[in-house]
Parts: sequence; C-alpha cells; structure tokens
Amino acid sequence: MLKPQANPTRELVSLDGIWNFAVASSPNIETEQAWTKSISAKLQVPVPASYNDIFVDKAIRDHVGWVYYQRKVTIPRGWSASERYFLRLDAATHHGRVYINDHFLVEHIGGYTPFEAEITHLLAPGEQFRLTIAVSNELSWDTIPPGRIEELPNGKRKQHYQHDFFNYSGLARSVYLYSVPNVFINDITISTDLLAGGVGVVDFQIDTNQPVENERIKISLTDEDGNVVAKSTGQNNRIEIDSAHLWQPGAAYLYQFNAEILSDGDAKILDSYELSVGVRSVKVQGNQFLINNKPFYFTGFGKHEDTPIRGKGFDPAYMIHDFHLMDWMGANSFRTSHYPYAEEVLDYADRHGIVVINETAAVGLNLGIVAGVFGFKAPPTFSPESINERTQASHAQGIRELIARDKNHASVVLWTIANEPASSEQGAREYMEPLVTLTRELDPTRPVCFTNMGHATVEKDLISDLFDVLCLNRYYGWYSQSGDLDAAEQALEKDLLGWQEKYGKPIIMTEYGADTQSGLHAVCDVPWSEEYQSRFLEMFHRVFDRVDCVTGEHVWTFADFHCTSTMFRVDGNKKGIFTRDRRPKSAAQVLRRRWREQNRAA
Ligand code: GCB
Repeated sequence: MLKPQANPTRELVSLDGIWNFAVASSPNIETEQAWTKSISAKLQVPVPASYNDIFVDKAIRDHVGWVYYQRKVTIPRGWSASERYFLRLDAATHHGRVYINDHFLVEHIGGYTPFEAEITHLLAPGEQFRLTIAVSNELSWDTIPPGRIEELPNGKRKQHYQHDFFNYSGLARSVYLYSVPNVFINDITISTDLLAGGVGVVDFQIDTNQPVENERIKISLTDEDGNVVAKSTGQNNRIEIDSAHLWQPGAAYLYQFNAEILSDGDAKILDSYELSVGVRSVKVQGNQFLINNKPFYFTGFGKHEDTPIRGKGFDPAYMIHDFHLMDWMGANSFRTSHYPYAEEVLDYADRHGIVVINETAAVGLNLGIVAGVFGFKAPPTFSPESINERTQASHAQGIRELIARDKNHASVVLWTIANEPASSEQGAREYMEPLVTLTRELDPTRPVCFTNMGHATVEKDLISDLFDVLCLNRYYGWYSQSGDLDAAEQALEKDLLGWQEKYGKPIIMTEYGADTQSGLHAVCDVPWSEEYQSRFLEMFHRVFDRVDCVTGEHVWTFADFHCTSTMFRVDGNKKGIFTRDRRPKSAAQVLRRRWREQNRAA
C-alpha cells in the first residue's frame, strides 16, 4: 500500500487539525447512529493524537469502547471526472469505522496500520460532506494485540491485556484525502541486492489498477545529485547500477525511483509515483548479521511511541529529537517495539541511515508472564478460550499489512513477528510456524525473528529453530537476582552460552534494562537508583563481550513510558535511559561511551 503523495499527477489534502469529539453512549453504536447528526464542538480533539490524556476527565481517559471524531470536508473544486479520490487513515487504534454523511464507507481492525477507501462515486468535486470516524479501543482474544473486557459490578467495563503499555486510543496518525488519475499505480515493490564488483541491484514490480502495456511503464533512477543513472520499462524488471552508492548504516544514500504510466500514442504522463530507494543487502550468515556483506552490530533501543499529553500521537518534533538523542548516544538502530510505528519514522530512518527492526503488534500472547510475576499458575495461552485460530488470523493479517506498508524501506532489516509469545507452551509451534512461513512468502529478502522471554529457556523453547536470528529479552538483576549483579552476571552468561551452543545463530539482546527513578542515587546496588541502572548495563556489556554470537544490544528502553496502573509501575515504566520528557539519566553516559567507542573502532 503506497503512502499518498502530492506530485504533478496526484493531489493530497491533509485532514489533520481539530475535530469534534464525543464518547459513544453505548457499546452498540448502531443504536445511536451518531454519524447521522452533527457532533457538537463542546469537546474537540487534535488529530493526530491519542485522545486519552487530552481531556481532564478520567472517564474519557479510561473509556472502553467507541468514540466519534467528526469534521466537515470539501472535495477540492479542481478535482475532475478524470480523477479518482480516496480517504486514507494512517491508523485508527484499534478499530475504525468511517462514515460519509449518513453512510458507512469502510472499517478496519488493527490499530497501527493504514487503511483507505475510494469515495469518487459518492461525492462530486466541490461538494462538502460530514466525515465521522468511529474508533473503538476494545481488545479481545480475536485481536492483535489481544485482551479481554471484564464487566464490573458497577456496570462499567474494564479492559485487561497482557502487554506493558497504556492502551492509548483514537486517531494517533494523519488522515488524508487524496486523488489519483483514472489509470494509476496501485503499488510498487522494490528489493535491492549487491553483486560482486560493487554492482547494485534494484528489482521492481509495479502494480497498476488496470492492465497497462509494459512499454507504457517508464522507470528512472536518479542519484542524489539529480543525475539519471538508469532507465527501465515494464511491470517487472531489474536495474543494475555499476559502482552503486550503497545505503549504509550511519551513511544513508537514497536514489529516487520514479515510475510513470504514459498514455497510449501521445506518451503523456498519466500517473507517476516517486520512492526513495536505498541500495543495500541483508543476510544472516553463521552467527553474523551482514549488511552489505559486512558484519553489523546493533546498538540502540527498544522504543515506544509515547509522549506526554499526545500519547501515541505522531509528533514530528519528538520524532526528530529522539533521533538526535539516539545519534548523540551513538545508537545505530532501534526496534519498533511493540507495533508498527508511523511511516514518517521509517522515512526518517531511511534518510538518516538508522537501522530498524520492525515489529508487528503481536504483544501479550502470553498468559504466563503476569501470572509468573505473582507466582500463580496461569491458564494455557493457546486454547480455544484464549489465543486461538481467530487470533492467529488477525496476526497473519497484521503481518500482511506491515509488510505491505514497509517492504520498500532500506532501513528495515529484520521483521519481528511477535514479542514474547508463550514460546515454551503447548501449541506455540502450531500457532507460530504458519506465520513464519507467511512472512517468508511475503518477503523472501529479509530475515525473521521473534523476541524470546526469559521463562522460555533454551531447554523449554519450542520455536527458535524456525527463525534466523535469536532475539532475547533478559532481566537478570531486575526481575530475578534483583540487586545481586554478581549472581545475575553468572546466570546471564550461562543462558547466552546455552543459546549459542544450541543454535550458533546471531543473538540480539532485544531488551535488557532496570527501572530507574531519575534523581535517586545510592552508593550500593540499590534497584531504582541511577547508579544501579548504570552498573546493571555494564554487567550485561561485560557478558556480551564474552559471547561470540552476540551481534547486538538494544536497551529497554529509550524513554520512560506510560502503562496501566499496577503496584509495580510507578507512574509508568521507568526503564528509560531518558525520562519521558527526554532528559538523560546517568546511564546515558555508560551507553554513550561504549557505543561511540564501538563506532570509532568499526
Ligand atoms: C518485557 C516486555 C516489555 C516490558 C518490559 C518490562 O519483557 O517486552 O514490553 O515493558 O519487559 O519493563 O517489564
């Protein structure tokens, strides 16, 4: 699915801004049919933003169910009968239903991927209409991520889920109206490789909305100085570039890939679409992760889209600031834990040479984690009453939509199809294996992983052989051996050596971290103190440096973030190296020294 763009053949109108807002009065929105009326401006919300923290109202913040967004929109007068127009939502978390005036247009389940629908047949150029978007934040055993709703004795409903971040809801990304010509490019798939002698390969496939002869599809590839370095034609083809300027981690280089459909006879440009293409190769070989045939060591973070007030709302100021903080730290990569991030984030990573591990929203497929913390026996994760075939179908859909959206990004080098599923429980293999197969069919060019949690030890885990890279999340010294870094060091080393010996694959430590209250200091090993976070990280680093297969370290986490209230979360998860408002804790210096030194040595 191509991101809408404005160019000489296409137009784009942003619908971001202030919308009217209301909370649905019942879980069944068909009863009140709110889209058939004007929603008052008493409550207004910004788009994009999660709505939860905008109002000073606990009932809205914790609301479970539907809300409505509404505004007036006018189809530009200049759009003509030779155009088709679409409404596009970059995300509606988690279930969006769109209404044009009184009529239902489209719906989509899955809170972190885009959807769109054509409206040409419904509205004429210059016509104004009422656009209502109903958004529900409910999570069930059928959704990704999964959850369940409890009906409380007071009649209220409470959303439960297994993942450790707040269920921010609403329209957290942009909404657009856009036009394309009658004959248009529907999709472009690019994959790149590197041949001997520095020859760069760009394989492309162009999908059009109706059959177009090969000679009417023109491709050009332009370098950063504006020189056309290659031309091609057709739906499917390969471009080879001698001495290609490669996209490298830390040294991005982007060619502009321009596709055009020409008219029959007079060769007028009917449609065009431009994509930035980084030429690079990605491979796993033995225990190494290779980018452009050179071993790559990941340094960086598991992150969240999370900022004060706007929740998961996309904010370009925070995004660019976060990238600059990562650069200041010497980080070369990050993971989009635990859902696909806004596309702008990947565009920026492409442009600036930051490597991305791209994750689906499959988090919390594990009933044992929470039960384990409290020491009670958990019900089985994989069963008809919990994670089941319908969850798996939603999961497969999430993988399809992630790859459809992000397949062309040079920065994306690895797909994570689940975070900490119950990989040692019965049913794990039956659940995961078809999803791995699907991922590989959809994208044969990138390696695939999942992140393994500590309870699913190398002896107990049932699925790691299916994957290319071992991604481990470990908390020795925090959730176990708390405050005892010597014992933690021994346990961690034994654990890593076990995985190394059994699989010999690259290991990325995709999470390691300790909650830390900024400003709390202690001489001895006192958990929550800034010194403890620093010493905890140093301990992990000593072990990484002794285990050959370790090919990356992503600290949990970049910045403190908001969670559901529980007795072990103090105003959110505090494992950030930065506070929620992006001020460094002392441990930033530990990482900065190490990563900057590694960069110098590389
Ligand atoms: C994990 C999860 C992450 C949590 C983290 C923690 O294993 O993947 O979502 O936030 O642990 O801090 O407990």
